[in-house]
Amino acid sequence: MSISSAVTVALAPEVQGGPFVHHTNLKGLDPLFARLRKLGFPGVEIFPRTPEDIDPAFLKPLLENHGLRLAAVGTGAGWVVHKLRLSDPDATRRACAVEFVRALIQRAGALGAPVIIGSMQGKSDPDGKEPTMARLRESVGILARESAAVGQKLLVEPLNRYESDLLNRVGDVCALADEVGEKAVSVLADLFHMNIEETDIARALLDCGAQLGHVHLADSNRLAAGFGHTAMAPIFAALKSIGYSGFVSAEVFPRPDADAAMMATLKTWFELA
Ligand code: LER
Ligand code: MN
Repeated sequence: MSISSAVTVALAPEVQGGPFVHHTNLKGLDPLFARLRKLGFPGVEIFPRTPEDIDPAFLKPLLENHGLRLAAVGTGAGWVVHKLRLSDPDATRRACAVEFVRALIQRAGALGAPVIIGSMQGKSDPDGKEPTMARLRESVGILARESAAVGQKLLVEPLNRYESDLLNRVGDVCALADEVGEKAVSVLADLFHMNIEETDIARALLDCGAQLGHVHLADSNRLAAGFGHTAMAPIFAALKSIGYSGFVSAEVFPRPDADAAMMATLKTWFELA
């Protein structure tokens, strides 16, 4: 099994200007998927605005018609649009956050894809980091069991210090997985965040090993691979050495434009994967 390539597409107008290669609406997916397939991408990662955006009855035939796989589904709109956090001290709000992700797990699961917990993790609340982490562990446990029930991993993403103080490094998610005790909990390694937080990106991936479930491919400046100063060769060597066979999905700003970001992503994948 080899490493697959994907690009991100956001369906939430609120994240226009964010690090997604494409921004469109449900109607725009058909022509976009046709273009991705023509260029040679095997997969696509979707960032929906609501769980209803991931409608298997609509997306399954669309993905199949274009020969694309759904690489993963982001849940960040839960925070950005709806202000929901899995570590919220308010039990009712926290239950809404869990329900938002649970609905996405069901819908993504029907399409053979895992969901991502990134900004939905939240950050330390006024009662301190440990109580916040305890609430996050409980929510992650519930969602890991939901993911396992649909045969999927739960991708948990360390974020850089400017976005959260809870899970910053790959090792933090490995520790969380051990504490939660659910095998479905996997690491999403975003190379942009890792460039800020890790001592050695390749070493962190080697240490992560089989716990790695997904990769966000981005250069040091969050442009497509090749537009910054991250050394990609040792990173891909590490991925191959741990037998990684998932997606490297470009979660980057579409600069200078989406086409250039896609071409650079494909070039890196062809040359190094
Ligand atoms: C989401 O995948 C991510 O990387 C975060 O930076 C979003 O806030
Ligand atoms: Mn990411």
